[in-house]
Amino acid sequence: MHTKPLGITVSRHILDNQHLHPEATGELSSLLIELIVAAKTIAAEVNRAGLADILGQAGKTNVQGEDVQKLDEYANSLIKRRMSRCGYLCVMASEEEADIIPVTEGYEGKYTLAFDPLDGSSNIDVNVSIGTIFSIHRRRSVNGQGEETDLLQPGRNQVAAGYIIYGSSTMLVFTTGQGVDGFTLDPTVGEFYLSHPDITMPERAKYFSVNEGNTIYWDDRVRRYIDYLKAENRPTGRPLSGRYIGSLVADFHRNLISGGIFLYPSDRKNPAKPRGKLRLLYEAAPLAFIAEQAGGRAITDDGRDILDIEPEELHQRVPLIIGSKAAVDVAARFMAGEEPEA
Ligand code: P6P
Repeated sequence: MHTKPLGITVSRHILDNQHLHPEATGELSSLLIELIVAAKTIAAEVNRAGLADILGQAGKTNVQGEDVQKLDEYANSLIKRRMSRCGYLCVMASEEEADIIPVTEGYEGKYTLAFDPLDGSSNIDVNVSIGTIFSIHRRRSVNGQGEETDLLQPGRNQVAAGYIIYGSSTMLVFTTGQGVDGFTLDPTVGEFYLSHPDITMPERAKYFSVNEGNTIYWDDRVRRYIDYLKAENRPTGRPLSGRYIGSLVADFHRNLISGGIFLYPSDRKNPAKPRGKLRLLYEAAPLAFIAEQAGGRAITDDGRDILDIEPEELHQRVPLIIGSKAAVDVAARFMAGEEPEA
């Protein structure tokens, strides 16, 4: 169990850790603190959603062809408005927006922000945990408004990545490349307090998370790996327990804390999504950065490290296998066509 040195706010933690980056100018710290204000505002709205007339479909569809729910729209608009004038970004990308999002003229900075404002939104109306995911890179272009190429960088270049999970409590989990820390929101004070310092993902997986409704659409190698996880072999802790919430942030967070593996592999279900459903820039890459920083691993279903993929387009989809290192290492062997027994 973690000791919980209560009372350390996330702002204090960010500023105290700034010394870990000798070249730090404080801009990344200020960017993170600004993003956290947006997160607190979204948390308040999400927790009120059951009461406010903000539930249900907003009647539009996003670039993914998915119904946009009002909370999605609210979270997207709020992050755009707050971050556009923060002075530390040159360009943004959102799951909810087809094109890159410019920042306010005169407020251009040296970082980029890619975000999924409210992932798992199909769960909003049934009160299942949902989350915001973010990824921050240093710009490649020199100055002024950023370009798409500033966003299309491999995940290994990220300077920070994190998520906020709106669940039984609201938690912020993020990394700046010096390990992973978790903060829990005290809604009575409106502050995130350090509650999970230096999170490490258990080496052994306790859970496996995958939508088995897609089994008939998977490649044989994936089917064989899932059967391996479900087979009895006590020395390797099998069978694992199945846990699938259908909300990436919630499934990932449980596996990060308790040990587990999440898979959303390529499937033949929808020819338009040959590489699976999840997006590289603002879902797979930020979570892969967190996973690796916490001692885990993240690969595609052809064995490539997620963090090494050179993005080609803003909303690029990627198959994702992410979680406890030992389980992902075995998954990589199955994806390479091996059939390890133990
Ligand atoms: P399926 C939610 O819509 C989401 O993008 C992720 O949060 C989640 O992991 C996945 O899709 C669930 O997809 O096809 O299993 O319903």
